Amino acid sequence: MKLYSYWRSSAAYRVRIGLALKGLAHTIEPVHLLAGGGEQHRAAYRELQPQGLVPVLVEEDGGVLFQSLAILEYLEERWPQPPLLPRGARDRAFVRAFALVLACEVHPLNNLRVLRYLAEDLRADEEARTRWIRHWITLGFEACEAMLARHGPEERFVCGDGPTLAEICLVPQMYNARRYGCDLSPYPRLQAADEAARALPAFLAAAPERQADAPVEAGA
Ligand SMILES: N[C@@H](CCC(=O)N[C@@H](CS)C(=O)NCC(=O)O)C(=O)O
Repeated sequence: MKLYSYWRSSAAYRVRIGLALKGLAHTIEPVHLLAGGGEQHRAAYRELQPQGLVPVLVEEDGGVLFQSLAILEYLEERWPQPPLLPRGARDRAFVRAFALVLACEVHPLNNLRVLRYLAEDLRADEEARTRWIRHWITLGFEACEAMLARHGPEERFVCGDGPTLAEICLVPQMYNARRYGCDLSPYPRLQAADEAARALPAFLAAAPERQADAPVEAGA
């Protein structure tokens, strides 16, 4: 399989984690989101992904998949072990809700094309854009922290005794939050879940700074 990815893309980061957790062999095809106006806008890439967004997963038989959560659900259906969702239906709904808060209601508002629209069309300066980013991260993180309120101090993961779709969405969004200088001290449960997941080999392998297309100063 081939994953079209950008080292700092949190949607691509999610799929890299999923592939690594499932131990699925793949190569990375870097798509530079900034160079030359953005390689995601090239005609050949848009034939794969009509929105011009990463990630895209191309299978050996030519099958093309995009939208990170759709890709992850597909991986789960094709290769159920190890599972990315807990066993019980209610727990699965909880994990999906946690993931959707981050992937559908936080991340899209911090995305490159949204920030560009704010800057270029609405003339929002850097300070206003930073406030915007932090505002939506704060609302999402407050909700996710509240969702973990029932957690006991001994629970390392969002649900159950291993990482799920919840950590797959949390870890990249925490990375973004650190990148944008958000204060994470109000979210001790999110910090603990993020730290527990990031210590696992699959999360380490998928980290932005470990990607071949990461600049040297990022620690690649
Ligand atoms: N909902 C999509 C989001 C994909 C997305 O927004 N990707 C970003 C990088 S994290 C991107 O390609 N941005 C390019 C742009 O905005 O031009 C998914 O989960 O796959």
